[in-house]
Amino acid sequence: MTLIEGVALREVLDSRGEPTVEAEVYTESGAIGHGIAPSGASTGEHEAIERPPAEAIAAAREHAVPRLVGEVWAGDQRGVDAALRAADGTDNFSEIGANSAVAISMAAADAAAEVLGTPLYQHLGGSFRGRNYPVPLGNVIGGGEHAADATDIQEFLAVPVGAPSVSEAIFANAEIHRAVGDLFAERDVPCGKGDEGAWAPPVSDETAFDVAARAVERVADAVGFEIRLGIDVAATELWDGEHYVYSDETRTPDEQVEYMHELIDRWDLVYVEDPLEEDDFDGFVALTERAPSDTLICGDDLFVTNTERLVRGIEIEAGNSILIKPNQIGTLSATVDAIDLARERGFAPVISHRSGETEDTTIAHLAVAMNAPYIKTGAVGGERTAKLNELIRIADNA
Ligand code: 2PG
Ligand code: MG
Repeated sequence: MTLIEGVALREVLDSRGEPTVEAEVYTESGAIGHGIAPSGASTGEHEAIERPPAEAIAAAREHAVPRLVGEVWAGDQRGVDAALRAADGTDNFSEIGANSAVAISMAAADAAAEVLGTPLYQHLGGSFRGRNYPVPLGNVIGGGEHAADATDIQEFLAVPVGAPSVSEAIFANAEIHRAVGDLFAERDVPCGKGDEGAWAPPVSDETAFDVAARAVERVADAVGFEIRLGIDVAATELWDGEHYVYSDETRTPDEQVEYMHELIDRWDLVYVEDPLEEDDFDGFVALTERAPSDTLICGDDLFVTNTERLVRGIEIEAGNSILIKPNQIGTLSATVDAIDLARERGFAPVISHRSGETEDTTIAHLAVAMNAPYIKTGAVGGERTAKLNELIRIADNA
């Protein structure tokens, strides 16, 4: 393996037109790796800290780059990530910024894969992983923090659980997205799109469920495999400290659990993310106890890809699934630790994009490398199809 010879950091655009951090890692052997930090809108309180990109870049140049250049082997991912941690010196990357950290961490992995002459998924997963492909959760209708004047629930997701291949699953989600657009057009509902490319109509959650279910049924009939529905409630964004505040109603925590239960039942939901606010471990326990065993109750803001929070959740059975976002924790090593812990303890890891994304495809490789059962990375839109098309390419070349 070869030493890291240089690290370049710069601001580039994300899908919202905001600046974000891109890292390039150069090795002595002449390889170049890239990584670009994504950015959330419905961010959790307990996530690693994203600093303004210019500040994160300046801090990483001062503290992290000298610990990497000429010091760490490009393929020693644990070494790279330990150097980032040591350079930062805090427990939440508030010094160099989780955005600089994750961009460098991903760029180092990419450079190492180039040195080895292997695809990134194979470098990350080794020869014995990467034989299964994740089921893509396709965001087809959305609101919350991702679109103004749209649904209260942040994401309505198509879940093609019965698809024979990842590419058929990806195309089915795109078809459902199109069918949803057609159904709203038939009803004369004006529809813009939210941050992740999902339709963002000014309708109630009830109407959104109805339209999503019809679109799923239409496409499932056409393709001939099972497709179900999921949601990301992003309930922290509805929580005012005492109640969940919807456009038409206010719910206590107990009523919220009851409401989630009704939705699972009524729409046969296979996936429910963040049904309760980010610190309500007990609410997650109450919902998980009563939910059907094949429904994933997934913690995003609850766990923030953090093994300490995940251990707490696993011990009391708060959910049965964890959303995995590398930028919530700042390094690929810590991300893999969360995935491995989830796996060992029977929690399903769901690899995820952020609402602010770029052409970076690392998460597609990570999902394949880790044999993750699910990936959430949108249904349409260039920064989403970057990952989806990469999955199709990986499967086709394998
Ligand atoms: C989520 C994500 C991605 P954001 O809540 O799961 O869909 O949104 O990146 O805005 O946190
Ligand atoms: Mg979420």
